Amino acid sequence: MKRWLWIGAAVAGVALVALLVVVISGRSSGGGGIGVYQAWVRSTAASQTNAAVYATVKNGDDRQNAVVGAQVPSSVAMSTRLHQTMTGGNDSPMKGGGNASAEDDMTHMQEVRTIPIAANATVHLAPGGYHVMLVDLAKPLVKGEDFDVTFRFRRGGAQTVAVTVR
Ligand SMILES: [Cu+2]
Repeated sequence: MKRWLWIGAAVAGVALVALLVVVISGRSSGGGGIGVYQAWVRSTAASQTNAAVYATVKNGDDRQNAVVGAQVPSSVAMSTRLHQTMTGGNDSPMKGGGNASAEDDMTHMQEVRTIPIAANATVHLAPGGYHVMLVDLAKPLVKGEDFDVTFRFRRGGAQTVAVTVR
């Protein structure tokens, strides 16, 4: 009998932990099972007016979601845009966009209304793909510093995470 009591207590304990994990993860993701991780941006030179924020966005839901916008404090940049870097194109007005590098000869950026994230999928905002463009930087981004960015989602509200300057 005593043994069954222990098993019962263990099962109840596991159930309680599982419940707590669900509650806590629900809170930290702002509901909807969306999570933003490892947000970063390259440090900028004084002459640079724009910068691209990258991050990993995980959708743990059975429904598709999308990033519909992002915000940073005005002490960081005047505004933001959702961008996608396209390879092999040309004639883009965004070409060079303050992010001068050798890559600019072969790539250009295009504004997108949303960044779709399929059900139970992970989207990497990364160099050569999607990013949040910071437009009109208030001051250069210094390596080692960080600032907040708030991602807004079609489902699941908003989530604020720290962006590390690399
Ligand atoms: Cu861009």
